[in-house]
Amino acid sequence: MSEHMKARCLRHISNQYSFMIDHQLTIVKASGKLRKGLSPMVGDWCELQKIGDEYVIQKVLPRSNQLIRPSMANIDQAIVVTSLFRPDFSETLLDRQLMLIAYENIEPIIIITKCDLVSNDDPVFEKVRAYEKAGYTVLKTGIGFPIQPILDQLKDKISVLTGQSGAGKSALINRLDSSFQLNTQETSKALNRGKHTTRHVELHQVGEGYLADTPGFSSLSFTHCDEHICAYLFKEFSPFVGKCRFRNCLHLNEPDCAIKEAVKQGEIADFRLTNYQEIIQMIKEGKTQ
Ligand SMILES: Nc1nc2c(ncn2[C@@H]2O[C@H](COP(=O)(O)OP(=O)(O)OP(=O)(O)O)[C@@H](O)[C@H]2O)c(=O)[nH]1
Ligand SMILES: [Mg+2]
Ligand SMILES: [Zn+2]
Repeated sequence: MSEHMKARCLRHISNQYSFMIDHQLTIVKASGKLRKGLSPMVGDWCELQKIGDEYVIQKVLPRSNQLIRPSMANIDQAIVVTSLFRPDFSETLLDRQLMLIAYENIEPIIIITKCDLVSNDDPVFEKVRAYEKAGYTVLKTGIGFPIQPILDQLKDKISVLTGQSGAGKSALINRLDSSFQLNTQETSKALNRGKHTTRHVELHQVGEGYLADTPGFSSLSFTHCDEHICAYLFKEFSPFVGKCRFRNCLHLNEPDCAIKEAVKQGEIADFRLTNYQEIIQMIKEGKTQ
């Protein structure tokens, strides 16, 4: 007798996949047949077969989207965790992450951490406001900040946290649910050693949603990206689709560019166009950063 069922992959460590089966996180092996094909990712819906006392993964079901770094599938939203201090706020890095997330058809959300360490009138908040104005959902947090707005944002969704090492991804999950005791590390140590405190990808139930903590990245690559797809992926660029003189305008040196005009009119922040152009340059040069 063998039993078939459908379940979502919640954890992946080296060769082991874990699924919630009868309310218990259970380790499941990949079948021999599967090993040659599509490898499961955290977030994947899989067909499992019970053979004796053990379950094996028979099939990975079609994905709605996937991210390579972190390796995850079927994501409803990606939360870019960006700290104001240690590591310092970097709009260059934030924009690269926003571009890569939008490229995979995933909704990006921005969470600004360590707001407790910076005074309310700090000029960094002007940059943060530029993202709100551009149309991104931006949530500010820090020690002592209310967690309810974040829990509301996670409700009924599969979310993934991404962001630089030390930005506070694990600390945030621990604050959202005190039953978690994920390892966090002094930023200075994390950055100096170039090591990540979090080493694997796992979906945790947080409030009424699922949230994955991930290891911070050390580099972001655009080698797989097509520059023409990137051309309107920044949220505030999208109203200008079809308004540049050239259909395939990359908003670099082309005449009658609606995006450059919008920057002149103050509708798009200068630094966003600059960061966008740098990304396009990186893609063109086939360079990784
Ligand atoms: N004051 C303050 N400290 C914070 C906040 N968020 C994180 N920290 C501290 O920043 C350090 C790094 O936080 P982590 O949660 O380990 O960072 P991470 O993003 O998970 O880092 P990796 O796992 O290496 O990718 C820890 O010492 C945290 O206690 C915050 O909002 N306020
Ligand atoms: Mg971590
Ligand atoms: Zn243009």
